[in-house]
Amino acid sequence: MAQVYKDLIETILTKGETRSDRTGVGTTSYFGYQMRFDLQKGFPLLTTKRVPFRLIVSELLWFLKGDTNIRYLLEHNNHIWDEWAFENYVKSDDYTGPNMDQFGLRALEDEAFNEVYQREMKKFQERILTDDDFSQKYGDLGPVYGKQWRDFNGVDQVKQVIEQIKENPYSRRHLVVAWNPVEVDEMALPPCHTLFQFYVQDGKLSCQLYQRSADVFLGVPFNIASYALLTHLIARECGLEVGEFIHTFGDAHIYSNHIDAINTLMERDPKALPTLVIDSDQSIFDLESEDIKVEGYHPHGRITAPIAV
Ligand code: THF
Repeated sequence: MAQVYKDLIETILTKGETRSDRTGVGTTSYFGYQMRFDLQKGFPLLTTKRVPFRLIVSELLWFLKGDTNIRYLLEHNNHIWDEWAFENYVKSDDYTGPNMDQFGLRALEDEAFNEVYQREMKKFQERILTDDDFSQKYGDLGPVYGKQWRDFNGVDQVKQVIEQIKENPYSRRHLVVAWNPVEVDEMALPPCHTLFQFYVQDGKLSCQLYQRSADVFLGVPFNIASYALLTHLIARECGLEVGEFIHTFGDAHIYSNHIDAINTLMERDPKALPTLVIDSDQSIFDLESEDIKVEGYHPHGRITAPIAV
């Protein structure tokens, strides 16, 4: 698994092009790539750096609940979506604090500004957790993944796809689409994982994801584990074993400020994969974070890198 990920990085670094991007950070980018993971051979959680699995679990359960408000994530100590909610707040008339234009870039370049930003972000998180009106207004990211998965113009796509897999496993229409062209402008960030499809063969469930845009160092290890977990959860719901996870990319990119981190990772040798343990009888929609664990995960150490906003 870790080797397949290294091959992706190698391809981007050798064949990719330098491009400027929306965030202003700059990337090396390669268009069109595919990775395959056999889920029977272990759970694909990257071993060449430590990936915080509990954040992947709480984010996926948040999607599955149809929730789009970061309050649930904050209650689970998960901060991976904070910047996108914060951005909506600081652009609004209700925000009267210090100027936060381009806070993502400026926090990286200016230590004095970073301190001010961290303080404002802390206050924002506190208010999301404690102030219901504020949280409703500024904790919500708009009709992002959870909304589209469970209520795409009234269609509960996840429920439907589970029923279809059970009733007609060999159908070629087991699709869930997050890209809703009617609502995309209302989203804090248009969906990067735009569409996924399930496929049943020999009692095994496979899943293929089309990801339009991929942050290879920070996002992709999360995305692989998240969709591998989703495949396990849907298979469990349908009484199937797991097959493959196939990850197909549009723009796969490495941010210029992740290159040192990438080089550190590339020097490391892959280790044995962990196994997934789901310790509950609850349905996919009622699982709690504590019910889902990995066992035998002994990765190399963490490698930190800044997120591009
Ligand atoms: N924007 C960008 N630039 N990259 C992304 O990967 C990304 N996502 C989601 C939405 N916008 C994105 C958010 N997902 C981390 C991981 C996934 C994220 C956001 C952030 C991250 O920083 N991971 C750290 C650990 C963080 C922590 O411990 O709190 C890591 O080291 O893995 C793609 O879906």
